[in-house]
Amino acid sequence: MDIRNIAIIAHVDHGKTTLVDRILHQVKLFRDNQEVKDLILDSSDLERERGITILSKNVSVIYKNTKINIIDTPGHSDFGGEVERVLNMADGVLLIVDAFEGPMPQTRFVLQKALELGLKPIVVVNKVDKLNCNPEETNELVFDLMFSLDATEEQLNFPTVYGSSKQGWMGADWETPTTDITYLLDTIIDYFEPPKNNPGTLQIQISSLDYSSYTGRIAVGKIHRGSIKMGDHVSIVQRNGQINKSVVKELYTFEGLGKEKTKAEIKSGEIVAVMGLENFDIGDTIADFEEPIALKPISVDEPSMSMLFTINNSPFFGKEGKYVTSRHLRNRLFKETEKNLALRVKETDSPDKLIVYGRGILHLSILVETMRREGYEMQLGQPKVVIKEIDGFKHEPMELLYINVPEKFSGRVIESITKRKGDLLNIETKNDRINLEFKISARGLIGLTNPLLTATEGEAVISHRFKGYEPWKGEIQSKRNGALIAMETGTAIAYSIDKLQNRGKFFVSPNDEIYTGQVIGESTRYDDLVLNLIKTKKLSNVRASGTDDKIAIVPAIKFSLEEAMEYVGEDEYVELTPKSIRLRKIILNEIDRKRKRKSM
Ligand SMILES: Nc1nc2c(ncn2[C@@H]2O[C@H](COP(=O)(O)OP(=O)(O)OP(=O)(O)O)[C@@H](O)[C@H]2O)c(=O)[nH]1
Ligand SMILES: [Mg+2]
Repeated sequence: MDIRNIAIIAHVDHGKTTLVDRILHQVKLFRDNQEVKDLILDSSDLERERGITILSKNVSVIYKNTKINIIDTPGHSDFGGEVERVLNMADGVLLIVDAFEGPMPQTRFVLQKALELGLKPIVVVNKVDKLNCNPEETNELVFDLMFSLDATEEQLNFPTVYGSSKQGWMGADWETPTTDITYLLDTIIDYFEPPKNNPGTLQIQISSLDYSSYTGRIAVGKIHRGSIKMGDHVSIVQRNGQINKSVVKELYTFEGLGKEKTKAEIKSGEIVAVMGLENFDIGDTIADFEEPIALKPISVDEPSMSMLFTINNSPFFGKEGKYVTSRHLRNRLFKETEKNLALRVKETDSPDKLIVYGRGILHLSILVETMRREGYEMQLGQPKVVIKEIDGFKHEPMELLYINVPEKFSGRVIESITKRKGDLLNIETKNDRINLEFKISARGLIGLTNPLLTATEGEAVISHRFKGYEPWKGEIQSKRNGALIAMETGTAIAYSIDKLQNRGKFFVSPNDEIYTGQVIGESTRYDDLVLNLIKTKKLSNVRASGTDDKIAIVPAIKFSLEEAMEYVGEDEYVELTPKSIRLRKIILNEIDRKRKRKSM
């Protein structure tokens, strides 16, 4: 059977996974009366809740006697490295672009990677059902973008398909809806060539990892040359040139939504999953047993951010979690590095503390959230960007930041970003909204999302991408307000909260259990302030009038995990249990905190 290997790439939320849904339905992968959820490939709980793709996934469909292997990729920039790697398995890409938003930063990033690999694109202008969208202009902008990225003549000759994944149609013209997506499937089959038969000794580059609790790690890649079958003896050429001998215990191909075990000999061009190999990593080559020849190693992204992970030692530790010891934490984190490529774990001089390196707040928060759900408790320090010494000088990661807001907010946005030493590079007006492009240090980005959303009444669309390392920009004034800190352990009383509302905004509600040193709110000033929230009103027999003071308490601010990670101060921890997210001072006792400050 003929094969087409395609990857679906786009900026976050432009509709990749929804389109895969449509393809799966079109080829009747499900019975007519079978109940199927939306976003089938976003199968993990976290993916479903957040509506984002975290891990790329392989599926396949059969259409007109051709097998189409489809690789769905994540669109968020924290997972950009994942896209880059899995593109190695594709022979062509579907570049999806939202007809309303047009090409966005991550569109550029993933497109550039695809073009560099010499892949031909089909452009899918999606979401043409949206009001006030600009499908034709979007198509032209994509052309301009490709041109500026030095696409070849052949790549520039891309076909464009218009449609709405949500409504379930694709066609040649956006103003003439069709009834299904056959037009897209036909374009895929006609425009992309089948992978070339490439005889010779075996070469498979491991482009992705899968994991099964029974068999352990699974290597996934496209057979670049030769063939492979179950039981074969193979060599694994590692990135550093070392060669390990191994055996293919089981071989799988991707069929529909799953993998199917095969005893057949599978030839070049097909994507396979290999089980039972030992000592391998992404980028290694599975090669001939006798004459191993490696493919050019693919680069794995360097982590750009680090965070301290430590055991929960707050007064409330162990109340909600199952796994709380440093051994639990350590084992879990090191296990994660086996499949989470961009993640590194480094020991410190304390067995209770580990430094975890990742690609950004989202990348790290996904891990933390997964661990919470498994029953872990832990504490996190303030996130730090990875600083490098280059030619003897301190360098820091810089990001390109893109913000789209209604015009009336642009002043506020520019002001708050220049305050963090961001440089405005470009302004572009589009209808009544404005696109702003900045260069800003990754440091300056931490904790920026929330204030920006507040300043723009939730209207700002924010995205960023890594630009490169540049000399250290000096101190950044982005000091947040001081913390309100609990003086005593006990139950927060409505009466006290009410009386102290003029001191700031609270993170805790009446009847919450709090402990000494917990950060219970944000002060209106820059200094920290210790408050007693557990004091009840003195009972007195004499009342001035028959009625009590009316209590009207502003609802507490509840941080999401990412918000807490971006908010936490240098002398604070985020305390996490399966049920709670709290902020606390690392040193709980006020006098000890003062002593420490004096000694610095
Ligand atoms: N109006 C409209 N909305 C769409 C269309 N296609 C997708 N969406 C919506 O856009 C949102 C994002 O869709 P997804 O398919 O999850 O996007 P994605 O590109 O896979 O997102 P990531 O994997 O997180 O990068 C969902 O709410 C979809 O319902 C479309 O054609 N029209
Ligand atoms: Mg997706």
